[in-house]
Amino acid sequence: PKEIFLKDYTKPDYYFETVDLSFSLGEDKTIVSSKIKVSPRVKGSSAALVLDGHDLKLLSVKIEGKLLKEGDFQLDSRHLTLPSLPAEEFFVLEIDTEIYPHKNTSLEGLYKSSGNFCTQCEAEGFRKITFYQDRPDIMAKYTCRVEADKTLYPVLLSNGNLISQGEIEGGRHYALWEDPFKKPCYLFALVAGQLVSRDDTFITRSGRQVSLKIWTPAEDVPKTAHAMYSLKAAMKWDEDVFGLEYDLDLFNIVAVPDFNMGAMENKSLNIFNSKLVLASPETATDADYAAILGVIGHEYFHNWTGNRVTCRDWFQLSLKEGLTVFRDQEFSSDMGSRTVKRIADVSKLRIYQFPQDGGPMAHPVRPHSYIKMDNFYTVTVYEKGAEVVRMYKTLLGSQGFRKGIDLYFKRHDEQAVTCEDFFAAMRDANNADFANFLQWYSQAGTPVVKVVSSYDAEARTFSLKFSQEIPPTPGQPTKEPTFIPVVVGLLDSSGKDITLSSVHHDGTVQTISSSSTILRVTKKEEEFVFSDISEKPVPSLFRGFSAPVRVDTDLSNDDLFFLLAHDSDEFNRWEAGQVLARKLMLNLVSDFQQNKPLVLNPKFVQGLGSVLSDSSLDKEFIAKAITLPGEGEIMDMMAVADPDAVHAVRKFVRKQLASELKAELLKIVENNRSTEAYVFDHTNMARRALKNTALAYLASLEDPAYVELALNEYKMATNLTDQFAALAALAQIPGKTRDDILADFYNKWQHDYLVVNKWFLLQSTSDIPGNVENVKKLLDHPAFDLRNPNKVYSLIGGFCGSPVNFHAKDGSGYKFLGDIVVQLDKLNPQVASRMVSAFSRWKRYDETRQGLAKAQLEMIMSANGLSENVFEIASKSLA
Ligand code: BAL
Ligand code: ZN
Repeated sequence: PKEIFLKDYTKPDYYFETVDLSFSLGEDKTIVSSKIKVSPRVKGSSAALVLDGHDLKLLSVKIEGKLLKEGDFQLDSRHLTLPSLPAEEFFVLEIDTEIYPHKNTSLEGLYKSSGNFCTQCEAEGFRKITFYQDRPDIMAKYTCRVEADKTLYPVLLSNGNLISQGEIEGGRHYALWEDPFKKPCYLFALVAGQLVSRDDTFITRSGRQVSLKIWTPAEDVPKTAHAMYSLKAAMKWDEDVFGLEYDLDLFNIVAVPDFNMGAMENKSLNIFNSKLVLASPETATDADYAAILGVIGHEYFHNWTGNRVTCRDWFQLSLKEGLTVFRDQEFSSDMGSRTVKRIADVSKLRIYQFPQDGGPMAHPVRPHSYIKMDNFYTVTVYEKGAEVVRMYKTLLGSQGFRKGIDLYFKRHDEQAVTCEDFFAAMRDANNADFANFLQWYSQAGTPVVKVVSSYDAEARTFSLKFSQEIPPTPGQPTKEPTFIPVVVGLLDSSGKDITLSSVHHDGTVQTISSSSTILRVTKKEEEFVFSDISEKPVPSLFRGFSAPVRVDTDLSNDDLFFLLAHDSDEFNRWEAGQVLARKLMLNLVSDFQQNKPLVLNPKFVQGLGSVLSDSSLDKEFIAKAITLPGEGEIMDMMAVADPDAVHAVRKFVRKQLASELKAELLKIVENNRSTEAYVFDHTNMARRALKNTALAYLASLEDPAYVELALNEYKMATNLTDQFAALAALAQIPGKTRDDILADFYNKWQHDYLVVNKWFLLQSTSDIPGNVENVKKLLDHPAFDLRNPNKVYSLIGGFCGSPVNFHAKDGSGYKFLGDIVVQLDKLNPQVASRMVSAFSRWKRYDETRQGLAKAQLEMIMSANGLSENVFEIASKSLA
């Protein structure tokens, strides 16, 4: 396989001005005709035109109406090369190809899902539809004619506006679509099938009426109300916050059951994985409702950040994804609780991105190279990328950030640009000094920031000394310091913020006069000194998680308990509790490994107990604050990860907390029930989150009274959030009750594949001993299908995310995954490579586990016909 490098980027020799596509959809084959107006970048260019194409049957090629003969072009398994072209300003290229969507299990290009045709072209799927320069800097205006059997495919959709439609002989019909905006081919989309729409309208702030349609099979239409609400909320929010208005008169969303990703932002025809569209109180949880809101927002926001301004090349993916994730995070924050959303986003970063940044697949927010671009739709590009965008906002403030965004669109509308272009717009709009900020785009690895504080009572100064270190990552043994914005406040002994007056740094004095400030840490080591501080303060550092770094402070446990109780920055209250929990759990892991008795620090119980009973706090915040760091987070901090010890310790701490706080937890369950109809709003979600977190704690005691309580909650639940939470609590306790209730749930919901996926997930992630055997059995369950990505993510992905069983010391978990990856790779390389990633951190474990995991990776590498996707992850993991 060939590695592609950012440094090798060159402009295309030919641009495409217009593209007219025509699809004749059929059961056995589909004929795709394209007519492209081509213009050489340099007039009279003698360069060959190289078109990408994969799994296509070429029928004919014409230039300026003249049919090319064999010998006039070269064709290999990946390219069609046209060596001699007219020396004109423009010429017309026509290509006919034949494709087989019904055989396409890779779910990229044109394929069938539940009998309907749909497409997925990002990143490089368009080359599976027709020969094309499949790269994002080729932006053209498209028309698309779709023709199909009218009974089987009554709805025919593509990008842009519907120009005409009509009947054709033989029971067929057609629709002609025209997209007035230039776009790269990855935003092309087509859908044909038996679909019904929920319709609504949105009046833009300039008074244009936009028709909104969400398409699903007829029986699912009642489940699209929340998606429609989310879409309208997103459209309004983008106008209010960024001044960005929708630019066409029609916006379509289609939900399909078979989809590799969550959703796709194709211009005016978003295609969604149905799990991110369909919701009803009985079939979707609060988490699903929140995810739908966020992802509908995300895809809609791409209309500007991604579609109107797109990426020059795929290395720039974070230009649109980091920015759009940041935008959807802000949207969800404004629609719910900002602190809770921030906690959720930071947890996700810590649980998924930090390990990636420290492993064999570590790559910068803008990668330097790839073998298969699909492998770089990562938490680093998305979530760390969003943190990078957030740092601009932290540094510039909301208004400054908005000025930067405005300039970005003014400069680059309808262009394909780079991360530097975004940086330059932010800088130039604000005359800002961003020092070495660009390092965030080019260096992989999570910076570790050490902070040492000291108070001088006589001089009334408080000093913070920072040092930063970015660990080596593959291909980057040494790193330069980067620009780290540190938002800081200082608490006095009553827990109030001290009003800061000035800070000295590098021989300069900055006057402040506020309760928190931003320190610009740009060097390997530097010191900041606050003056006029009348007592020894407790510093609250990196408020709101102001930079995506690991922080190592000299704060004592007492300081952390103090911050947990008093910090005015709610995020940092949560953070203090997490730092305490991580420290405490790591110490207990060490005790466990030395066979010492485990004892839980009573101050920790007290600290969490006071959060639990603080009625001034948001309930969802309390739920987050009493949730312990995940097993992965603790393993991530160990020299040699020990899944058994971490699992035992987390379980012990949970049980101890539950036992010590059971009266309070029970009160919470009892006081937070509701028999009212389900409402999706922050107050109700927070109430349910707290109740269900408390219930899970109680159930962990495995006391028959609490098992009964959970059973009751299960039976009385009026929505899936409560019902599923009770089921999840019970599913952790092996025995007859567990078996009965899982069977009951399946019987109730077997007709709903999205709920059944949750049932799979619940069982695959279970930590009951020897769970691999249950999961293997479920592979043969009639509801399971290896060709459906959601099912794979639930059953296989879920299993790999459960450390104690995946990392079983007998290697059974690894063998299970190894066998599946080989099988899956033949069907769907993208999904297979996501699964194989579970092996990537094998070197973090003990020698026995290393040997077992390595053997599976080697077995995978030796498999016949391995895809580039899996090859890249497996080979980099072994390197
Ligand atoms: N562009 C791929 C799906 C998404 O991030 O929106
Ligand atoms: Zn996106």
